[in-house]
Amino acid sequence: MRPARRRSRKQRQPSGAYCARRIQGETAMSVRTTINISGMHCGHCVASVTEELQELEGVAAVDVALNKDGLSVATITSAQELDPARIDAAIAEAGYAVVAGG
Ligand SMILES: [Cu+2]
Repeated sequence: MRPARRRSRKQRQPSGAYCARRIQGETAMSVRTTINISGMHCGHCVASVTEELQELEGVAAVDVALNKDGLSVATITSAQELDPARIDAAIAEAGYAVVAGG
């Protein structure tokens, strides 16, 4: 795997084109983060998790697919990449745990 930092090369484009692309990116694009959560059993769990995640700065939408027999999956749409530690903290606040891998 290559390091992801190489993206900054885009800045070598003529400044006009770069700005146009950047503005478009900020308005039209969003980041989607998917996490697995253990211990969720019903609609109340979904509501708690959704509420905590929506309180994170920059979060535009939260969608939780409940799987009461296994791992539930939360899809978070945000303007920028979210700090995984903040997601973990939000899920912990709701009373559940993020499960790595998946
Ligand atoms: Cu529940």
